[in-house]
Amino acid sequence: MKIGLFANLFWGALVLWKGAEHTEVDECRENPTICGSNTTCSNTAGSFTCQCKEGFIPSSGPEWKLGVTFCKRSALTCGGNLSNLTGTFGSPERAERNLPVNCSWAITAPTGKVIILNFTSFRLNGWSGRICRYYYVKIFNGDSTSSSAEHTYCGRAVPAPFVSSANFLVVRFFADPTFVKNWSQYLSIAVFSATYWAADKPQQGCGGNLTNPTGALISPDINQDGKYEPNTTCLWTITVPPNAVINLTFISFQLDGISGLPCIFDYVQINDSRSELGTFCGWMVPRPVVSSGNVLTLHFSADGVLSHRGFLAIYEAVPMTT
Ligand SMILES: *[C@@H]1O[C@H](CO)[C@@H](O)[C@H](O)[C@H]1NC(C)=O
Ligand SMILES: *[C@@H]1O[C@H](CO)[C@@H](O)[C@H](O)[C@H]1NC(C)=O
Ligand SMILES: *[C@@H]1O[C@H](CO)[C@@H](O)[C@H](O)[C@H]1NC(C)=O
Ligand SMILES: *[C@@H]1O[C@H](CO)[C@@H](O)[C@H](O)[C@H]1NC(C)=O
Ligand SMILES: *[C@@H]1O[C@H](CO)[C@@H](O)[C@H](O)[C@H]1NC(C)=O
Ligand SMILES: *[C@@H]1O[C@H](CO)[C@@H](O)[C@H](O)[C@H]1NC(C)=O
Ligand SMILES: *[C@@H]1O[C@H](CO)[C@@H](O)[C@H](O)[C@H]1NC(C)=O
Ligand SMILES: *[C@@H]1O[C@H](CO)[C@@H](O)[C@H](O)[C@H]1NC(C)=O
Ligand SMILES: *[C@@H]1O[C@H](CO)[C@@H](O)[C@H](O)[C@H]1NC(C)=O
Ligand SMILES: *[C@@H]1O[C@H](CO)[C@@H](O)[C@H](O)[C@H]1NC(C)=O
Ligand SMILES: [Ca+2]
Repeated sequence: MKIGLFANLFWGALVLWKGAEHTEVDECRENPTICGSNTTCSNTAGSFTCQCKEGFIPSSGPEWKLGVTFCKRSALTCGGNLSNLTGTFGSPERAERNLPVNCSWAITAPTGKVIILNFTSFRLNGWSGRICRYYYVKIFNGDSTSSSAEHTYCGRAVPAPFVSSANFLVVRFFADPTFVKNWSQYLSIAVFSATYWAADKPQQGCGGNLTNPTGALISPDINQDGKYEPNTTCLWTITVPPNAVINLTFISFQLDGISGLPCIFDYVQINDSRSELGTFCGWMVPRPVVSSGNVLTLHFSADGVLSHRGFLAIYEAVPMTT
């Protein structure tokens, strides 16, 4: 009977195969390509194992089909530990064709301080506020990537400055060029850079008297919608020791109005004990302002109409130069 014959043949093959399994064979030598490319084959008693070579990791998922048998190139790792009080970091300037980039920076500030992160450039393929799958910057608001508070950014909108809760932050940059068709465009769609500072936690609220030698000021956003509250005026007075002056640096600045023109809507006015040092509005970040003496005031005024992201500034007492 035909079916019987086939069944017998199949059974015979199975017995043969079973028997072969018990005779020791060096599969790696018999069939050098048995494991696929970029793997190391190890012979074992009755079998063999495949492992990815150094620089390769096991392939999984449909996105890794391109030219890959068992192992894919592991991502290019970069980043580092940043512990200076201020610093700059960002996406690597070079990338390797078809090789994902996975950088992590661990930033540590002195105990009691927070870290202010200012994105200075940002252009990552993807849509801000949507799924950031192949390109993203992630901020872990804690000392490790297991920190629960995590923020993911992609797209073309420069993210708002980020202020950590404690004295550490981990920032990860990931870019997967697998689907990049035009390689010369890749480096222009995987770009970010950021500057950070260790600072005292910005005082929340509207105005106040600041007497620490360093600190931060932030426009009030009581309902936390990312914009300052309309119809608001606040006055901060910074006082440092008598032989010091105050250097106030704006990290971000977005106020209703047009930079360089008279500020008829919202504004920030900075004075020292002698005179006015500047009145600012619009979206251009003002240059650092240095007081002539040990007192500086910052007056913030917002009308009832348009409100924007507002301002974040840090200051430090610097020795008076005579
Ligand atoms: C394996 O490695 C070689 C040399 O590093 C490379 O040319 C080849 O493309 C790699 N194969 C895969 C599947 O990544
Ligand atoms: C960063 O610090 C961690 C923990 O202290 C350490 O394991 C890691 O090797 C450091 N990385 C670099 C690039 O120095
Ligand atoms: C920290 O600052 C020192 C001195 O200013 C500099 O030499 C060093 O490269 C900086 N380290 C980092 C990680 O930026
Ligand atoms: C990036 O590298 C970290 C380890 O440094 C790893 O835990 C993470 O899974 C990697 N991310 C991706 C998307 O490969
Ligand atoms: C790739 O992108 C570059 C830069 O945008 C452009 O000049 C070039 O024409 C593109 N090549 C192709 C094949 O589309
Ligand atoms: C700041 O100090 C001045 C004078 O010392 C005082 O009048 C004012 O009420 C203080 N403001 C706050 C918010 O404490
Ligand atoms: C003020 O701070 C800015 C930014 O940190 C710095 O570039 C500038 O040199 C400082 N100016 C003085 C007088 O300390
Ligand atoms: C913060 O980043 C913005 C761009 O997003 C830039 O205009 C501003 O100058 C930066 N602030 C500082 C102090 O570097
Ligand atoms: C700042 O100085 C200007 C010009 O002297 C003055 O009109 C203004 O009232 C001062 N602002 C504050 C908050 O003292
Ligand atoms: C701002 O104040 C004005 C006058 O009191 C009021 O008419 C307006 O509704 C207020 N605007 C907002 C957004 O609260
Ligand atoms: Ca608000």
